[in-house]
Amino acid sequence: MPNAPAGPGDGTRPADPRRDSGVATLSRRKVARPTRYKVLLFNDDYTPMEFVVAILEQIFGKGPTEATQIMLAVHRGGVGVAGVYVLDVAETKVAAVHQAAEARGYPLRSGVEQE
Ligand code: TYC
Repeated sequence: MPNAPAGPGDGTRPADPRRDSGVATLSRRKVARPTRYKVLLFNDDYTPMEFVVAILEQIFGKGPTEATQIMLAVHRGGVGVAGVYVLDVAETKVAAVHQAAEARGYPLRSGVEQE
């Protein structure tokens, strides 16, 4: 809304001018959106399909249908997006995937890419 009139709550002037302390405050029209990151899953020849589906359900909160679709897309295309998160959450997901896969002796790999 570039031409919207200034008003209370939009950061352009105090809600009540009688309360204006005279202290300069930050004025901005746009709220910054945090940079988001895709968590990628990579295909390999050894990790069982059922395990990848379970990872997508348990770590990425997907339902069984979507989890199966993502797994098959990775199986056929080599890589796919398991979810999109802020960086620290994305990195935690990757670590959880690697920990679960290594615990079972599977070579499943995951990574982070800026959206
Ligand atoms: N390609 C694996 C198989 O045929 C299945 C698989 C799918 C593995 C997705 C990894 O990210 C993956 N058992």
